[in-house]
Amino acid sequence: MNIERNLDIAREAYAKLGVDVDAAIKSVSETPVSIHCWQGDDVAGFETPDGELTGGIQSTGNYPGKARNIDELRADFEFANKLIPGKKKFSLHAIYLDAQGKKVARNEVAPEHFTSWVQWAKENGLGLDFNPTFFSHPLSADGFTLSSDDESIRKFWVEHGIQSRLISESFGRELGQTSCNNLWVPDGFKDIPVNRAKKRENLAKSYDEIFAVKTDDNYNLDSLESKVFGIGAESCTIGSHEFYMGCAMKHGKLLTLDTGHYHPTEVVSDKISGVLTYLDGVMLHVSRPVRWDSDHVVILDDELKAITTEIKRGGYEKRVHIGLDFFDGSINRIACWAIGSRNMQKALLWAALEPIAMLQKFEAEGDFTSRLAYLEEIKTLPFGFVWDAYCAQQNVPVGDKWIADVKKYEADVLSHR
Ligand code: RNT
Ligand code: ZN
Repeated sequence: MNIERNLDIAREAYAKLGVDVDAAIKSVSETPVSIHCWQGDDVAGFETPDGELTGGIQSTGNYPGKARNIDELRADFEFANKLIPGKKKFSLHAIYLDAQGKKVARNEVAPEHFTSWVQWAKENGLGLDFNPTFFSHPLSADGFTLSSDDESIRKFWVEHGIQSRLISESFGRELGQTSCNNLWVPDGFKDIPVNRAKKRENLAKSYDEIFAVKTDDNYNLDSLESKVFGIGAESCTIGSHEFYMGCAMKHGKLLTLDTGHYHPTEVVSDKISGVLTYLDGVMLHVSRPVRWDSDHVVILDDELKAITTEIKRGGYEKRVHIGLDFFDGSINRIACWAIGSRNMQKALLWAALEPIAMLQKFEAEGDFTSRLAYLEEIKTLPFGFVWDAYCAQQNVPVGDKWIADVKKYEADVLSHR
């Protein structure tokens, strides 16, 4: 394949619409994408030997070869990392701590339990993000954590929330780049509650307490993730969208928009500009819901492109923190990382190649005919040539070559687990 010749063809085609292909590639290569650790082991973590996943989320499938410990997870991600272009962060959950064989209570997790991760991130040129784990724990078993009526349980989780912020802040300081600390709690009712207010008051009080501790915004940014329902919490989610909009406003926090956390006809692409009218920033959890919050591997669908084009069109690049959140245990997990992350990169490139100035001019002039006509015309431009060139420039496999690489890793490494 003649990548340079193809790139020239693309340069010419896009230039006709006023788009600079090389500038587009450069901007995508500088946009950080946070890849989640939990795709590597079906959200099991290393806290207990056979971490059972609770909290109304589910990783289905039993494909062989999943990472069983910290070394395997790191090795697997190091392999996946070589298949994915762009600037990357790695998003850790509290249950992925490196406790060196010791049992550490959730309310006592501290930066010291993540020093080996920081070291690893430095060695691999990665940023880090953090997530407290308010699930898969005996004290979350009745379905309530930060909203619990039981003061001792609520306090326990408040302490975990505070510790998570300190861990995230330490990541930022150590790596010299802001770490996002994403707070999501599974709290909700399976059946029709008669006192929603009490639980929401408890949750609000918990955040007052968690955020009373100050962290440095240069190193830690907290983000609040809402949800519509979870398995076993079908009737009421305490941390709903409305709850967290208010909570984020009150505390000056980011809001996490997870693409699987809304009613099926609602789209995150439309929410970004709405939320950013009032909040400083959002975090994205890019996922793929299929009929429910199923967390399928991200594909290059219309909504993914709508999200990335919204970021560009609104000029929100600095205010939107992009993170991935999917977990499929039914196919090769390293391929999941590669497919989902490469698609995120493709969508970013797609957005960077959009002739925004031209399209927005049509709209401003009321020429909606040209707006629609060009939105369709650009779909058949030689986008793939630019994508190939971007991969080549980033020293990651061009085209389908990565698939053979993963198959080989599966035969050499994963199949022996
Ligand atoms: C659950 C939320 C949450 C989790 C991760 C593992 O519905 O999306 O972000 O997926 O924390
Ligand atoms: Zn999420």
